[in-house]
Amino acid sequence: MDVRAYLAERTPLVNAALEAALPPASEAPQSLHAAMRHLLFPGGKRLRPAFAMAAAEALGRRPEVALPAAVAVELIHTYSLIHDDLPCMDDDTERRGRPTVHVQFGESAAVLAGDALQTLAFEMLAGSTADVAPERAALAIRDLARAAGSRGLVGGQVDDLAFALGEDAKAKIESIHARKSAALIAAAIVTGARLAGADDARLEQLQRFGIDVGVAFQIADDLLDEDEDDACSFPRVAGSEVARNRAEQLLKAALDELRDLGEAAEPLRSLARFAVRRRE
Ligand code: GRG
Repeated sequence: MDVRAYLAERTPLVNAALEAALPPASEAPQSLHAAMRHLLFPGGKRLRPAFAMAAAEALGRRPEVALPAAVAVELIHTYSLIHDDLPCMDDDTERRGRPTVHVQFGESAAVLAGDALQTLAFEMLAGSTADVAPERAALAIRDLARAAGSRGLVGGQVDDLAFALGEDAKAKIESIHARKSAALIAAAIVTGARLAGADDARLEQLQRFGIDVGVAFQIADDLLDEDEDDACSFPRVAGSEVARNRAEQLLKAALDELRDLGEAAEPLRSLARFAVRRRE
């Protein structure tokens, strides 16, 4: 399957939904709304939205049913990148070839734009009740809140910032990756599947798939970024070859999880391979 063609086909759907979700940059407070849009458009690969929609398709549903999940997860992803770039975190001046939000709009605007993107994510997921039962939407909101909170993304970031080499470095790094990166990828898949009507057993299976893919994705990302000075990097601690083998091992475990799903899960499998084996 051609993943790039799949992403190219799904991305306009996501972009249109994101555009509809965001207040126009002309709406007051203009500086806030412009800052919220800066990193969101034109955006990145939109991998997490694609995972959400592919999960719905794997269950035989139309991708559109997962769109509120796709949008919500991309909004959380974008907020986390804006905050990660801040001077008190990674202090980055460029992302995706453009100035970071705090460089363009100032530090307080970047903090507040991230905050507003995060709350908008939950508003969008709550809005999915037009198509799904309210209790399903509520559970999807819970899934995403857990993934984004202190036991997920934020807790993973805290441990990443405090990371120091020592015993069990590889296990510690994988635990950080599972929360900082994989929790949100798993949440995209699980919330997409939840809106598509998945039962608990299916959701647990997809959660395991998402975490394995997400940890492998982060190892692959660190392999591409080897010159970065983040100590919490699998290739830095174990070497490139061991890291590449570990990413492949996790990918295999993830794909094995999906063995009872048929042809309809092919986009989900292909996205997983793409996320882990990409070269850029
Ligand atoms: C500051 C709350 C807070 C969290 C920060 C997201 C994050 C946690 C840190 C950002 C840097 C980082 C290494 C994140 C891990 C996930 C990752 C590899 C993000 C990049 O994801 P892609 O490749 O990005 O999907 P695009 O640009 O395509 O959207």
